[in-house]
Amino acid sequence: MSGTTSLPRDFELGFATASYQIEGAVAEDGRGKSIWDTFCHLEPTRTKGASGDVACDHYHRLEEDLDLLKKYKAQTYRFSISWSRVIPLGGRDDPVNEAGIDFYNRLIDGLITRGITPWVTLYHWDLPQELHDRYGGWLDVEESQKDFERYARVCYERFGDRVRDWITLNEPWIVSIFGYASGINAPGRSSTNKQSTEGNTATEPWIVGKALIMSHARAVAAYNEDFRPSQKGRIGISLNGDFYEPWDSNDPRDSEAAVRRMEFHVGWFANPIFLQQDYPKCMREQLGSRLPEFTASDMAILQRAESDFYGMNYYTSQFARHREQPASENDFIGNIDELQENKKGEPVGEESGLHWLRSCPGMFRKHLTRIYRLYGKPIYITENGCPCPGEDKMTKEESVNDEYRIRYFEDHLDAIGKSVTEDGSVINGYFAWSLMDNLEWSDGYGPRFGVTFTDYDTLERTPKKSALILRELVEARKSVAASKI
Ligand code: PSG
Repeated sequence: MSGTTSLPRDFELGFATASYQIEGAVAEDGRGKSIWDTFCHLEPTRTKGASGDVACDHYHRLEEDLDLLKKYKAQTYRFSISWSRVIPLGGRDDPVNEAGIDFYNRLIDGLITRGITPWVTLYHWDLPQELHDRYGGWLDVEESQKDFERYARVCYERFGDRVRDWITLNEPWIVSIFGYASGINAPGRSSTNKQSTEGNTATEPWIVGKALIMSHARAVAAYNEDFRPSQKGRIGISLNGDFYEPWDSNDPRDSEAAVRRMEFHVGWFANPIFLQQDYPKCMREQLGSRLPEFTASDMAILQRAESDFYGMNYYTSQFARHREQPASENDFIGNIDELQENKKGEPVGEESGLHWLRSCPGMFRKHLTRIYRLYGKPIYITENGCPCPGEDKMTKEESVNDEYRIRYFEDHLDAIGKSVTEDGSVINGYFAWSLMDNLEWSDGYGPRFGVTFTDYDTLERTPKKSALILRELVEARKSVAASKI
């Protein structure tokens, strides 16, 4: 692969997954229900009839999947822990489920035996249903952060002797906006989505955002104070966010719109978390008192919660065009229009197998460089990937020949190399999304993001060509490293 020789020497490559998307076994060994079980079962029309009941059956095929990772020469593997497998009712006074602990112990030990470094995400969207029923889940800022801190502590206590790298939350933006504004993800709350019966798009996402920021901060503060001294690990968060360019590059109002859009995506979380500051000014201006304040004691917690790295989930980019009219109450993107073509009619990138995802490696490089300059933390790409055009309708034989995905990976790794060598960013690792085709949330089992083909009838796994190309890359980099010694 061209350009990848410019990746830093200790740069690590691996694959990522999330519990509900792959595990299945939702009613086994004492696992409690999560809001995704409820969403899929009570409102199947909102997930194309799909659920994670079986998913990839990873829970029962753990050894096989560990062997797959070894075969791919993965250096790292990012997975998430299902909160309700570990604490079925979720709360700080609720019992720990030893069978759940045991599953993740087997996973962690199985990785280490194979020479693969585990990266653990504590929360990839599967909130214990009981916490949602008890007090509204993330809608209760004070309760949820206390319960999340206790859950995090249980994980550090039980797994922290072997786990070095922790990610508190995956994509708080998606959790807040998809879950409580557009309502397309669990728990499906929205006042603008016809399929939702409850919710308030104007207020709830901003409350949930604060709950997530404070939950992250509490979990990091607990780690820093009580676990870091002995465990000496690292902790961070994975934020999503696209890069935006002005729709009309000659119109300063579009340039402002592009920045505003990125502040609503990333700055919302990154300013409090990485800079210990209030939300971006443009958010305060637009949202006023609907954006909850940080009290002095919130700020004190944020100060105690310095993170080690910025986890970036990156898939695509868009153009931003300003709007003349004032922002609606239900707006959550900074009062702009998002477009996949600019004023000249040029597309932002090549189409993939999903309408929202176009391949934009040049804008990825700009995004990396912008984020490193703004927040100054080492960056890990904690997700990057795509479905190939038409892949949802392909046979196994067609899907495994995934040239489009190979090019997507190559182009994005190239952008990382350039951001490091030419722009001075510090980027230390990359996780391809995903190890295998899996439940793509509200899109069901249609879109295939895997480097492994999953046959959902037989649950057979078949490596795609991209997995083998990434393996070659790891091998080539290792031999270069060896020859330099
Ligand atoms: C990210 C961005 C969008 C939709 C979904 C995601 N978007 O721009 O419309 S979710 C993210 C997630 C993982 C998904 C993966 C692919 O962390 O679980 O499977 O990306 O969508």
